[in-house]
Parts: sequence; C-alpha cells; structure tokens
Amino acid sequence: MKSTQAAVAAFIATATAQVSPPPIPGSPQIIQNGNFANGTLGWQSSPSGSIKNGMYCINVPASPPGNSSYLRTSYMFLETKNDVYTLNFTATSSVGYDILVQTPDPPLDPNLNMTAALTTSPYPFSLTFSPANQAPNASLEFDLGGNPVDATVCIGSVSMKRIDRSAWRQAYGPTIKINQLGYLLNGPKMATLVTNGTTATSWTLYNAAGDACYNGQTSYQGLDAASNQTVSIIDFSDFASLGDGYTLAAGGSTSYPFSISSTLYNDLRQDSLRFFYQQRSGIAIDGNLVGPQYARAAGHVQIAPNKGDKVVPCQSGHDSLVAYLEPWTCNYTLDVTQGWYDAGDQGKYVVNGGISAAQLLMEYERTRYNKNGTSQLGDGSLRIPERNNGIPDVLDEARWELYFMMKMQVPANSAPQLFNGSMIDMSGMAHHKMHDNQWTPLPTDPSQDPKLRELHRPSTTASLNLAATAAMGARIFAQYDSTFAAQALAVAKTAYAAAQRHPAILAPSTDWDAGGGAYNDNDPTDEFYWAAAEMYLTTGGQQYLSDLEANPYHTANVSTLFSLPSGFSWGSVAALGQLDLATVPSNITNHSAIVQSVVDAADMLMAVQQNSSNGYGVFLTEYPWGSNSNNLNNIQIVATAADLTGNSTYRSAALEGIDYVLGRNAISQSYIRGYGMKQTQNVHSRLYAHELDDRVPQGPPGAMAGGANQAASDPPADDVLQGCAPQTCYVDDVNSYSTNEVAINWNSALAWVIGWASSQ
Ligand SMILES: *[C@@H]1O[C@H](CO)[C@@H](O)[C@H](O)[C@H]1NC(C)=O
Ligand SMILES: *[C@@H]1O[C@H](CO)[C@@H](O)[C@H](O)[C@H]1NC(C)=O
Ligand SMILES: *[C@@H]1O[C@H](CO)[C@@H](O)[C@H](O)[C@H]1NC(C)=O
Ligand SMILES: *[C@@H]1O[C@H](CO)[C@@H](O)[C@H](O)[C@H]1NC(C)=O
Ligand SMILES: *[C@@H]1O[C@H](CO)[C@@H](O)[C@H](O)[C@H]1NC(C)=O
Ligand SMILES: *[C@@H]1O[C@H](CO)[C@@H](O)[C@H](O)[C@H]1NC(C)=O
Ligand SMILES: *[C@@H]1O[C@H](CO)[C@@H](O)[C@H](O)[C@H]1NC(C)=O
Ligand SMILES: *[C@@H]1O[C@H](CO)[C@@H](O)[C@H](O)[C@H]1NC(C)=O
Ligand SMILES: *[C@@H]1O[C@H](CO)[C@@H](O)[C@H](O)[C@H]1NC(C)=O
Ligand SMILES: *[C@@H]1O[C@H](CO)[C@@H](O)[C@H](O)[C@H]1NC(C)=O
Ligand SMILES: *[C@@H]1O[C@H](CO)[C@@H](O)[C@H](O)[C@H]1NC(C)=O
Ligand SMILES: *[C@@H]1O[C@H](CO)[C@@H](O)[C@H](O)[C@H]1NC(C)=O
Ligand SMILES: [Ca+2]
Ligand SMILES: [Ca+2]
Repeated sequence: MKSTQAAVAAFIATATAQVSPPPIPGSPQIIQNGNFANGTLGWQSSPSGSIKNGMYCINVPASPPGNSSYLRTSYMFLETKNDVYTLNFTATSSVGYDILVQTPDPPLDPNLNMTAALTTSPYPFSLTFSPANQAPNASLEFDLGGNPVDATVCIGSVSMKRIDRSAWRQAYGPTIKINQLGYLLNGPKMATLVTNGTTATSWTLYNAAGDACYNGQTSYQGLDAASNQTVSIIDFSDFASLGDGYTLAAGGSTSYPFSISSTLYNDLRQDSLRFFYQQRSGIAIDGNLVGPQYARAAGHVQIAPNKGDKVVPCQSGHDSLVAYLEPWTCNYTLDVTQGWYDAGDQGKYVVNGGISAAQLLMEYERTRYNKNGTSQLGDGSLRIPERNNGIPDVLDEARWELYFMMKMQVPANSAPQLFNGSMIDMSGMAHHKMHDNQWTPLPTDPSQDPKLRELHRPSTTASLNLAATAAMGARIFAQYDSTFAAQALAVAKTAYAAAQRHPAILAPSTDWDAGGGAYNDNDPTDEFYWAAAEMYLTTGGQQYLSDLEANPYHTANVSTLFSLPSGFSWGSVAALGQLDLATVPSNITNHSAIVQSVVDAADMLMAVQQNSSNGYGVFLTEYPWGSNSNNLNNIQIVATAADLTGNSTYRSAALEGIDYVLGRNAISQSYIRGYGMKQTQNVHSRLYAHELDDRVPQGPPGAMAGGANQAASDPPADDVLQGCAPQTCYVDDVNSYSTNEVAINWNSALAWVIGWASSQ
C-alpha cells in the first residue's frame, strides 16, 4: 500500500540532485517537465522507470508495507504556509493499486497527503490544498511501494500551481459610499462621495420607484488620510421617510440601494449574537435553530478523534520550555468543555473570552439601567437551545463562556507549579489558554480535530479576566439563578485573591504558533483595575474600592484610561471597568467624575471623527489587525456617553460611526455577513472555509470580519496589498487571516454597539 512515514523520512536525507533553481513564488507552474516531454529530466524514481505515451512508467515489484519505492521531483520548490495550491496528475496501474502523494520533507504536511486509488484506466486526480508548514525546500513524491502484487504504475500530466492573484484588483464599489443596510429614520444620514472636484456638487436621493425625493449639495472635505481619496460629504439627515430601495446619485455615480427604517438594526442585533452560538464548543449546533448547513456535531467532547476537552492535561515540561524557558507543567487534568471557539481557530483563551463575555453581559446590563434600554434581549429572543428557560438569552449565551472560564481555574490545594525557578502555589489562578498543540487545516470540523489539547500556564491577566467576568456574572445572574451567582462569586473572589498573590505571572509572546495565539500582555495593571471595579460593583466590598482607588488607572488621563484613540481591546481593559463604574449603580463617591471621564473620552473621539482628514466618520486614526473592532469599541464609549448624558450629539456621532462597518468606507465594503450589497464572503475560519471546500458553509449572517489592516501580512495580503492605503488594506480571501478572520471579541463589540443602536 503506502510507505510509512518513517520510511519516507529516511529517504529525505538522501535526496540530492538539483536540476534548476526553484520557480519563484507566484509563477504559475511549479512542476518542471510534468508532462515528461523532456523525458525523465527533473524526476527521479526507485525502481527506475521510463517514459511511455507521455507518462512516467515504473514496474513496481510486490513489496511489504513500508517499502519506499517512489517517483519524485529531483528539484525543490517553495511552499508557502496557508497559501492555496492545486495539484493535478493523471495515473493508472496494471492492477488496482493505491499510491500516496505527498511532500516528503519534514515535517510531513498533513494537507498534501493524498491517497490515489489507481485503476487500469488513466484517471485525472486533482487536489486543492493549503500547506500546513512553511516549506522552503519542498519536493513532490508519489509513494509506490508496499503493495502485495507486482504492478506497472504510470503517472503523467503532473501540474501544481500556487494560486495566481496577479489579476486581483481592489474592488472599490460605487464612488458614493453609504451604510448598505441603511439609516435609522431618526438618526444621522451621511454618505461619502469620492470625487476629483474641489467644489460642492449636487446630489439627489431617489426612492425605489426611481423618483427624485430629496436633493442637496455635497460639502467638499478634501483628502481622507486613511484612504488617500479626495472626498465630499453628503448629509441627508433631514430626510425622514421610511422606505427600502433608496439610492443616492452624485458626480455621475449611483450608490447601492439602502433602507430608511426605524427598526434598522433589529435583525443584526440578533444575528451579531447568533455568531456566538455557532462558535460554541461542547454542544451540537442545532440545524433547526440556525439552518441545516450550520448543523454540526458537538466539538471537543472527548469523542475520537478529539482528544479534548474533558480531560485536558497541561503542556509537558518539554513542550512548554520554548514558551517559558523553563519546563512548566502541572499534575492534574481539567474538564474545560464549553466556551466559544476564539476565532477562525478552535482554541479557547481566558483573556479574549473575558472581554467577549463582558461585552455581552454589558449589552444586557445596560438595558437594566438605561431609560432607552430595550426589552428585545429577553428569553426567547435568540435561536439558541436555552430560548425558553426564563433567562434572557444573551445571558444564556454569555454564560456558556463563563462556564468554560470558570473551569479554567487552577483547583484549590493543587500541587505547586514551576514559575521563575521556584515551585509556587497557583491555586485559584486561571490557565491563560487551552488549544491544540498544532494548527489544524481549513476547514476543520471541531468534532474531527485530532490534535492534542493542552492547558497553558496560568497568568495574572487570565486570573483577572476570570475575576472580572465571574463577578459580572454573579451580579447579573443573581435574580435568575442564585446558585450560579453564588458559585461565580466564589470563583471571582478566589481568582482575584490569587492574582493579588501573584501579580506578575505574565503570558509571554513566546507562547505562540504551536496551534494557538499568545495573547501576551506585559501589563496587568488595567486588568487589576477592571477586576477591582467589577468586584466592587458586585459586592460593594471596601477592599475592592481601595484597590480600585490605589490603581494608577484611577487617576490616569482619559486617553490612557480608555486606550484612545486606538480603542480598548482584550489586553487593555481599563475602559471596561470605567464604563461599568459609570453605568452600574454603586455608592462610589466620585461617580460624577467617572461619568465625566466617559464624556471626556467621547469628546476626544468626536474630535477624531470630525477631523478634516477623516472623510468616513470612523473612530479610527490607525488600522491595526481587527480594526473594525477598534472602531466599534470606540463607539461603545461614545454611545455610553449618549446614555449617560442624553446628549444627542453623542448619539448621532455613535450612530454615524456604525456606517463604516456596513459599507461607508473607501472600498464600499460591508464587513458583516448577510448585510449589504458588497458584503464579506470568505471569512477566515475553520468552520466557514467555503472558499476552499464547498461542502462547508460561508460565515453566518452577523459574523464580522476583522477588516482593514495597514500591516496586513498573510499569503493573499502579501500578494495583493503591497503599498495599500490603510483603509483599503483588505482582501476578501479565506486565507487572509490578518484582514478577514472572525473573532469573538470583534463580534462582541459589534453586538454591544448594535444592541445599543437598535434601542435608539
Ligand atoms: C525541455 O528542456 C529544454 C532545454 O532544457 C527546455 O528549453 C524546454 O523548455 C523543456 N521543455 C519542457 C516541456 O520541460
Ligand atoms: C522495495 O521493494 C523493492 C522490490 O521488492 C526492493 O527492491 C527495494 O529494495 C525495496 N526498498 C526498500 C527501501 O525497502
Ligand atoms: C498521511 O496519510 C496517512 C494515511 O492516510 C496517515 O497515516 C498519515 O498520518 C498522514 N500523514 C500526515 C503527515 O498527516
Ligand atoms: C534549501 O536548499 C538550498 C539548496 O540546497 C539551500 O541552499 C538552502 O539553504 C535550503 N533552505 C532551507 C531553508 O533549508
Ligand atoms: C487542474 O485541472 C483543472 C480541471 O481541468 C483545471 O481547471 C486546473 O487549472 C488544473 N490545475 C492545475 C494546477 O493544473
Ligand atoms: C479622477 O480623475 C482621474 C483622471 O482624470 C480619473 O481617472 C478618475 O476616474 C477620477 N475619479 C473620480 C472619482 O472621478
Ligand atoms: C495617494 O494618491 C496619489 C494620487 O493618486 C498617489 O500619487 C500617491 O502615491 C498615493 N499615496 C499613497 C500613500 O497611497
Ligand atoms: C500532584 O502532586 C502532589 C504533590 O507532589 C501530590 O500530592 C499529588 O498526589 C499529585 N497528584 C497527582 C494527580 O499526581
Ligand atoms: C524571577 O526571579 C528573579 C530572581 O529572583 C527576580 O529578580 C525576578 O524579578 C523574577 N521575575 C519574575 C517575573 O517574577
Ligand atoms: C449603597 O449603600 C447603602 C447603604 O450602605 C446600601 O444599602 C446600598 O445597597 C448601596 N448601594 C449599592 C448599589 O451598593
Ligand atoms: C432616548 O432617545 C430619544 C431619541 O430616540 C432621545 O430624545 C431621548 O433624550 C433619549 N433619552 C435618554 C434618557 O437618553
Ligand atoms: C452635547 O455635547 C456636545 C459635545 O460635547 C456639546 O458641545 C454640547 O454643548 C452638549 N449639549 C448639551 C445640551 O449639553
Ligand atoms: Ca433563555
Ligand atoms: Ca493589560
């Protein structure tokens, strides 16, 4: 049958001859002389063979398993990890016969590892794959041995190409950029016209019947720095007639159609939360709830081939050495089922879980204390299994993550663990993360993931994320499930105390790329601030208030506290504490100063939005990885200022900021699945890699891509985004993880903001 890996590996050492330099990346054909027009040039085989009818034919004698008869390229070529390759060849054999096709170079690539079942008629085989490894010196091999019969195997028309993106051009869409979902009836209505003209020009609004129903003059703005486009602004906020199918026309261009609605964001409110159900680990996804194409078996419930998540060990000391420079491990296993898969991968990270669960809990909690709150988040509002349990569904969803996070806590009285050369008691801390020990390919169904799942070292930041969110859970669930609330509070208290005992066990940047991201964070001060705030708001405990008041963030300036202008994020969470101190009732003495800090932060952000070099009303000055979430997190601050003050200036600014992710941007891109004429199609996710395998679905409605990334780097981005202006650095390609991934902390930002917007 096939040669074993050991036999193949033994062969690599002896591979030598180079007939010509490897083709450069992007050159279409990788295989040289694949049609054997030049005889055996560029090929080597064992046993030796000969060319017959344009095929390389080899008489392979019967041999035991493990025999390494082969045909392979004698030159080597570059294979780029995660890029897209197609391999074609035609093969036949004198008897029915299996061969294995692979790149035999270590580490063996699981993604180019194809069994070809040969018959007596020539058959064209084709495989599209993405290399799991970066392979500068790859070769292609057909393993022929190990069959119990003699056979003559013939192989021809061998062709392998890396995807050719040379024809790719950024699609800018119409030069009138709008929110493609539409505009709230009683909200601001702004559009951006990309134009060469430096003077005002007229615009016209048409209804679905094509009748002109409003018009005006653009206001010339000038150069938009982030897109390098010259823009004018269209403001039709005064137009207030409900309808679908409106278009704007100006400068010879017509916009995509859009709606004006008073319930504009209601569907997206539910869909932005639906994403979390579909990211759930440890439960079968019910096709009756979200559509048959999204049904899948429970992931990571210890049913083979899964190796997790019910009995998950710590990394071995040997494996953790590279991350910590010392052999950390532990002597227990944990059941860490449930939770959400983090992003396009299927790891679960306490730090990123923290902000994500928090924003869902905040979305709900805001409705308790705000007069403009909505009752649309109640029991039965989401298509989730818990839609009839008497508990608001957004809380059920958030609790799915809290269950996981609480299980990540180091058990009480556990044996000491190695840190910085000493054995210390980490009981009560939270493991930073758990994930596969190697990357899996796209797509991978979670129930089919065969990799080892491992706990990584506890960290102070993870412990504080656990404390903060468990404290929120305790507070918010008290009226629905007092048992859970009490349990969450106990976890929060022990996690908080453990973090205080060990305030500097940091997650290092070196703990990455073995199947998961690092989520490294050198500054736990903001996590201490957030956790102290939540502990105080939940318990009223004076020691938490003292901790809060002693924390440097308590007196920090507004831009530090709220991470402005870039926006707060999973590693900079002081803003979460401050927003909750401002909005959740408490007896804190300087409450009005805290409210004022939110208003001051909103004012700083308004200045960003109103800057003359910002033609798109977006709360961004830079476009980092996941920039859409930075914009949305900034909107959460401005919207909270609107809630706190009732000042419509903040309300309008926050609503206008949303337009960006729905298409009012330089490339007319709606980054939200299911919404908009030019919407993201090919999100980077093992669940939704439809572009690579049409048996898996595209991302569900409400899933949001990370968006423009001025430092984008991944195989498609490296090909097509060279020299891009920041706001245009986006490629809708499943392999563009640096611009097109989905993530729980990005969708949680969307969910909070859209929950707020739908209450306006
Ligand atoms: C055959 O080899 C010649 C000389 O090396 C080269 O010019 C030609 O392109 C080759 N043809 C094929 C089909 O590989
Ligand atoms: C594979 O089988 C052939 C035929 O039996 C034999 O000549 C050859 O030495 C074997 N190769 C290895 C590596 O076992
Ligand atoms: C290649 O496939 C074979 C059989 O299908 C399997 O035994 C082997 O583990 C695979 N190798 C890799 C590197 O995935
Ligand atoms: C690839 O092979 C070439 C030629 O044998 C060698 O010079 C080069 O160092 C190799 N590159 C890597 C990364 O192994
Ligand atoms: C493989 O074959 C398909 C179908 O004929 C063709 O469309 C594709 O271009 C071929 N790919 C390569 C790399 O030759
Ligand atoms: C701006 O002018 C250039 C050159 O005349 C033209 O190619 C381009 O299409 C114009 N762009 C717009 C948005 O009108
Ligand atoms: C901005 O656009 C101008 C005019 O089209 C062009 O010359 C310049 O290179 C662009 N700059 C950047 C940073 O894209
Ligand atoms: C873990 O180590 C501690 C202390 O060495 C020991 O008491 C305990 O039995 C160990 N637990 C397991 C499951 O091995
Ligand atoms: C590690 O131990 C050294 C020596 O005791 C100490 O100076 C250092 O601060 C410790 N590092 C951490 C991160 O605790
Ligand atoms: C504020 O303090 C009063 C008196 O101690 C107490 O009854 C009340 O519950 C506190 N309110 C909050 C929100 O902590
Ligand atoms: C509620 O929203 C309306 C506009 O929809 C606004 O006029 C009012 O001031 C808001 N009230 C509060 C308390 O924010
Ligand atoms: C609303 O906020 C804006 C921006 O800070 C401010 O200029 C305006 O005076 C405020 N309006 C009221 C009524 O407070
Ligand atoms: Ca419910
Ligand atoms: Ca931090």
